[in-house]
Amino acid sequence: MIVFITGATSGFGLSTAHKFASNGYDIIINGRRKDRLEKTASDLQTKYKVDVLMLPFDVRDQEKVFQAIGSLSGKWNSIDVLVNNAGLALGRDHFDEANVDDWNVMIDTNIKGFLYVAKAVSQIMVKNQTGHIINMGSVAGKEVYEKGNVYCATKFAVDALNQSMRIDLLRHGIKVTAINPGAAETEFSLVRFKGDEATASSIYNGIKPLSAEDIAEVIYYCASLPPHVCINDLSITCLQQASTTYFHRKS
Ligand code: NDP
Ligand code: 8X3
Repeated sequence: MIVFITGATSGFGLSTAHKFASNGYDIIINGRRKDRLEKTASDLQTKYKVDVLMLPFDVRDQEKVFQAIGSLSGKWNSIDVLVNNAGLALGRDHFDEANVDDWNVMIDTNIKGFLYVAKAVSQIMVKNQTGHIINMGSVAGKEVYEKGNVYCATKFAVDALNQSMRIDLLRHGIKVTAINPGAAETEFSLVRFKGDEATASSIYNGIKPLSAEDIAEVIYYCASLPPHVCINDLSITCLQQASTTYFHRKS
């Protein structure tokens, strides 16, 4: 069995690679940071004795995405599971004060890059008449919050595309699932706040947030159900989060 994980250099993607490898899957890992992909490939091969293929590309690069996935050969050309996870938030600002360059990067990555990868991999799955696409959404794709504007919009788009893909790919026997996490401590906030560690860590003040491993467990669970069972959509928060804005923080 083969799983292809985008954004596997950190956070959910990295933990998901370990989870699937520990269950005997061969792994295709993607991300832009090649040094991290090389370390992860070596770790997975040594620890779990699985085969690992690195596909270091930027999901925003349409030509590269289709070229890299379209030229997969041998066993790598039969992907069983896609974890369509690469993504980011940049900035947390009121609409009128937000940076348009940040908006462009989020839209290009979380919607357009997400689409390129799903489209390229779905062509393999259609050929094989089987497969499972697991899309990384967010609670921010279910409920907007102050200063969330464009990041929320990109995750609302993931929610809509997840539903559309399930309808359109059903006739090919392809499962489509969205995972919608709440606050999880990965590199997400550090990226969002552009390296400002104090602001990034303040997001998790007084709560025990989700971990990358928690989400990897859920993703693997969805992928390991019987062939006739498809989880359409799951929202997951830590115990101290009830909505995008309601947290029960303890000092
Ligand atoms: P991390 O920052 O830890 O990981 C993000 C991953 O995405 C990295 O591997 C990064 O790799 C990759 N990535 C970002 N941009 C690109 C790109 N243009 N091309 C290829 N890879 C890219 O954050 P998370 O693990 O938390 O985030 C993963 C997903 O989960 C995102 O879609 C995020 O929106 C979503 N999410 C996160 C939540 C959270 O609270 N943490 C909650 C809900 C959803 P590299 O930089 O090497 O390219
Ligand atoms: C990440 C969760 O609430 O910070 O998607 O937007 S949130």
